[in-house]
Amino acid sequence: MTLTPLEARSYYQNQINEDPQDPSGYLGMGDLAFYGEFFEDANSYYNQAVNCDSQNIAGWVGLTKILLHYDSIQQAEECIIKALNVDLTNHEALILAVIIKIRLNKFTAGLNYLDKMGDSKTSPYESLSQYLRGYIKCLLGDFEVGLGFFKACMVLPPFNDKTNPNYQILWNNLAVGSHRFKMFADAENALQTITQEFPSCDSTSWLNLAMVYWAQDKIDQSIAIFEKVKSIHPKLWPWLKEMREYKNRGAEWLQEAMQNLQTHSPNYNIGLYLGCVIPNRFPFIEAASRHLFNALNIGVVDLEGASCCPAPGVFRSFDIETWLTLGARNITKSEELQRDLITMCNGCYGTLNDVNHQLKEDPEKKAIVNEYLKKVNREFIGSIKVRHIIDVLINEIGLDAIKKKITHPLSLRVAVHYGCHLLKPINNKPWTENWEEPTFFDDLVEITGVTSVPYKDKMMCCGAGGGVRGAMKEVSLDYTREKLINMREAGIDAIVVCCPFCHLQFDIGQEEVNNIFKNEIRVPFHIPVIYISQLLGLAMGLDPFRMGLLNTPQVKGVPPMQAFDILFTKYQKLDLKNTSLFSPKT
Ligand code: 9S8
Ligand code: 9S8
Ligand code: COM
Repeated sequence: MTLTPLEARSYYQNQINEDPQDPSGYLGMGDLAFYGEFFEDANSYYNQAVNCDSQNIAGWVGLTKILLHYDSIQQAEECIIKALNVDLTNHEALILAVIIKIRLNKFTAGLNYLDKMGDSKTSPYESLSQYLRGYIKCLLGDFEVGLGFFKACMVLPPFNDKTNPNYQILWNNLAVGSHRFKMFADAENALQTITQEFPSCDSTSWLNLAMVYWAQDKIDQSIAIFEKVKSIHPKLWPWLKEMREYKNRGAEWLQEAMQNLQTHSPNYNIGLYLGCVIPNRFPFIEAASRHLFNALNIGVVDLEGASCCPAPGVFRSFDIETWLTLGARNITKSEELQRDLITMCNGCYGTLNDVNHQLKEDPEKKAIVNEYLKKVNREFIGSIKVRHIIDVLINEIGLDAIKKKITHPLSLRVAVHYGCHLLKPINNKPWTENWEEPTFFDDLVEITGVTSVPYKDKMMCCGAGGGVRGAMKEVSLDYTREKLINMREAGIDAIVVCCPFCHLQFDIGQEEVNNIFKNEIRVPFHIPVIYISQLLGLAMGLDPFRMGLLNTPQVKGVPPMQAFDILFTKYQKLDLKNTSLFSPKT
């Protein structure tokens, strides 16, 4: 017997009138209101149901769904726990619990709930459970397994129904996972399917398709996609002009852009110290930082003829006088310019900042060093400051001023890595922080809109420093392996660093870890590493080419080893309303 909604209403109302202590009438009314999207009414009916009987699982489930609808995740979690206390095997409640755990970024806890579903082949929640498993696996970097679950969903409702928005969402996410797993052909196929079948689909699918083309060196096709969809999603890709310039003129165009950067500014002027790793291994960190300085109205002049700082973890351990002297020589280059010296490397900061302080504070040391420097017609005066880029950004420009320039906020989950020499030793540093649990770098990172995700042993060394990478590569990579595992456990899209040596260890190091520790890690790592200037620049609307985030894919086998383009590709959220969770039960 089927009832019209009106008949159902009077039926349940009768039930309530007959026995106001029986929850079933309230539940029926609640469901009717809920599926009619009268959420406040539904809320009060479900509340009455659980008031009659605190063990009424359907009432708690109903309340949870309403709270989810209103994005009150914490309260939703409280309700679903009450439901699961009644019955820990209820599929609907378990699925809701998983969705809540995902929203709270507790991915492993989500998987645990899924495990409790047992054999669910005949359950109406089977497809959702497969989908959520795949989604969490992909977020945790286990693409191979994740994609398997996604594929299993394809034949199940609602994912097999082309009129249901979750059909497109599944195919898009399948493509993003494939892209991240470097299975470009699969990704391209999936995205072609959706964009051809649904030209007005979610803009992320178009962007993802353009990025998959780009990753495969199909630059013309990539540009063609951006052009084609400009009319559908005008804000999809603001850098079409740059993309064409890059395609036509490549390096020459970028060089021209570099030449036009300001050297003098009325605000703040610096002497740029590059160190060894940036110019030799990561020129894009230099490029991104120069463009960032320019956008922040900082005047930059190079320290011509500067040498290795020399590296603190290496030279300082062997001979202090040599270390002081070489460091002092570099500082005199900036003193000549009457500008503070800026470094984009923790190690260089460790050396130059410490040398500067020691010589300023100790006239005897200064005299010894100047004795040596005389031989090359130089003298350390002690007239400038040595500053790390993070120090300049936070204490010179200021978070508020930078925040005002953020025009393209990013929604990514990132693992922030401070690195040792930024913090230790703690004397002579500008941070006024809890040294064991600092937050200043996270605060800077988060003004771009990304979330800095906590992870285990965050303050641990990347493994590279102190000459360890040079002397005992495998030992250094064992540290990196452990850090990478902890980061991945937290479900991240990228790693953010402020030191090129850490950058190297995480970027090139991932390939090395994937080889050396194949068995221990099981799932290989493909996490992009992004330097703070690149992240800020992108969020400030500077084009990704200037930030070195979209290199031509033709250049292979040189850093960055972990492709950045996936930073632009996005998973879409499940459309709950069009699933068995939020549609009326038959
Ligand atoms: S320089 Fe020569 S090895 Fe290095 S990058 Fe930074 S630490 Fe100073
Ligand atoms: S962590 Fe330990 S020593 Fe250091 S800062 Fe840069 S590399 Fe990585
Ligand atoms: C690391 C520098 S950034 S060093 O290897 O510790 O000197």
